[in-house]
Amino acid sequence: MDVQAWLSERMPPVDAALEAWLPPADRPPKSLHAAMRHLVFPGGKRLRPALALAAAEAVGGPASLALPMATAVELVHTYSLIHDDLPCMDDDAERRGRPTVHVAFGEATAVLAGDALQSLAFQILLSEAEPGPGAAAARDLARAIGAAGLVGGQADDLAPDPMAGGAEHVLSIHARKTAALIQVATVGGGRLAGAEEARLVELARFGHAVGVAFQIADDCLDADDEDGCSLLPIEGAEAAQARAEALLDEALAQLEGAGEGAEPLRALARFAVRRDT
Ligand code: GRG
Repeated sequence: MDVQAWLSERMPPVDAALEAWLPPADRPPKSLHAAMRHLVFPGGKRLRPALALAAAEAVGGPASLALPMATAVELVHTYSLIHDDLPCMDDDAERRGRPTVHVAFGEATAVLAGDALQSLAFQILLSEAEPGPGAAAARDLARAIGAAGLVGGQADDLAPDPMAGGAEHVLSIHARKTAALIQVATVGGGRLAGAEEARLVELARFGHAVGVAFQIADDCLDADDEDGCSLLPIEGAEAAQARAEALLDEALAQLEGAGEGAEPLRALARFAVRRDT
């Protein structure tokens, strides 16, 4: 499967939707709007939107039905990165080779830009998706990014010595900080494409396993970072990599009955964990 060809065909509407929904940078309040756009364009890998589109195809729908989920999840991802970079959190001056949002626009604007991106994500889901699945996807997204998900995971990550709780605690942080958003992208993509409950359960297990494995892969890439909350100091790089591969197998097993339409989703899972195509 040529995942790059699939991405070049499917992803341009995501960028077009992001462009259309984000307020223009020359509309007041200009610095807020420019700050909201700063990390969206140019973006990163757009992994979460790609997973949402691929999940829609995996359950037999057109990828276009998952576009509101794809757009919403990328805005939430961007908000989480902006806040993560703030001096009170990870205190990073650069992301993707460019100044972080608080460096470029100031701390207050960065906080507000993150807040505004989050609420725009819900506005998009509730405006564009069909009323039934759209509301359910918005509910799932709200849960995934709140105290039980992204925010709670970050709180535990920032607590003193998160690795003292051992591998189980680190895996729980990975599950909430990283996998919850990946899981909600795949479940939401499937939901908007009309998947039945049993397929949504499989997509949820798939998203969880890929999300945790993705974070372990990220820890392996950042093995020199002494500040991070990572499995590597606890169980070593080799065991962590083996765990990521086992999670990938677990994820792919969820798609066993899904047929050819799930091929892009399988390819994205392999890419997320192995970072090759
Ligand atoms: C909860 C508001 C709030 C704050 C931020 C969890 C969190 C808290 C922020 C996420 C930051 C982070 C480092 C999460 C780990 C997940 C991860 C590996 C993110 C990087 O994702 P990529 O590689 O990024 O998909 P690109 O640059 O490709 O978009």
